[in-house]
Amino acid sequence: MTRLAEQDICYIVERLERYDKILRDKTGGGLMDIAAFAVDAAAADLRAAKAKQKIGIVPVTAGQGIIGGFSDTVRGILAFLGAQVFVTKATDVAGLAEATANGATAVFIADDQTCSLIDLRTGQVADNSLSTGKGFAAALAMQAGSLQGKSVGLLGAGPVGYGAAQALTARGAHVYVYDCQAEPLRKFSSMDGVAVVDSAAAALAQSDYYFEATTASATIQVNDFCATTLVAAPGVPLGVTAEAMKCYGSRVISDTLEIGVATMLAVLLKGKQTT
Ligand code: 2YC
Repeated sequence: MTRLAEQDICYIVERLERYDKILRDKTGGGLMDIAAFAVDAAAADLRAAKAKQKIGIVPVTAGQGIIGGFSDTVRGILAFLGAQVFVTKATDVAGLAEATANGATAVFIADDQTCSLIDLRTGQVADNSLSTGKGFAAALAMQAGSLQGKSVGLLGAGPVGYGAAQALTARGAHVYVYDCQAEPLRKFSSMDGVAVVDSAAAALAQSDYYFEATTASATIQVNDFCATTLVAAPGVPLGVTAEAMKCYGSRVISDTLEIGVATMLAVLLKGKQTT
């Protein structure tokens, strides 16, 4: 997971309305619709659940420390989606205690390795990486109309790619996954509907759509696009070249936090699966 920098997130909140419309134009749904679709829940049900949740965001000083604007950006995204949310004044453990003392039913908390939304009542944990994979897979499915019987070239076998593979195969896609390292690929070899391939070119060549979940930049280029190619490219750096974005940006879905945080909220609102 690439650690965000302040400049990656400082414009997110002021552009949320516009981004929501861009998503609606591309996929037929806005941020909350995509998140609801990602967890197979009706947006109306999630709306009802929102009133029962109060989310405390706790800044964390561990590791490389606080990212300027991070907590406020997460608050802005969650508030845009209609959640009751606040940022604690204190950080770390004192912040956790403050959130709990102020009636938080869930806490959003992130260090350099993990970013979680934890339901204090049920113990359910929504993970940002898995939720990002799930949310972008949902957006890709909405933009494509359906992934049933389609092939998706997945670049990157980390936690985002793993969440994506789970969601893509659950929607009927066949996934060709590549990673430059062998170890992360091991957990994919036993997944139904997933084939491990030995190059990025091989993953893209036989796929209708692409899911770029690497920490590299400029992985997907202009000549990787054909008339119907769609690309999901979460996080930073953007895995699609600037030239390809100029030509085919309308067929690429990418952001640094929005869809991942929205899907974490939807996971929380849908609640712990009893089945
Ligand atoms: O400000 C704070 O509380 C910091 N401890 C936050 C650190 C977040 C590190 N993670 C990231 O930069 C992101 C994740 C939210 C998703 C991908 N990278």
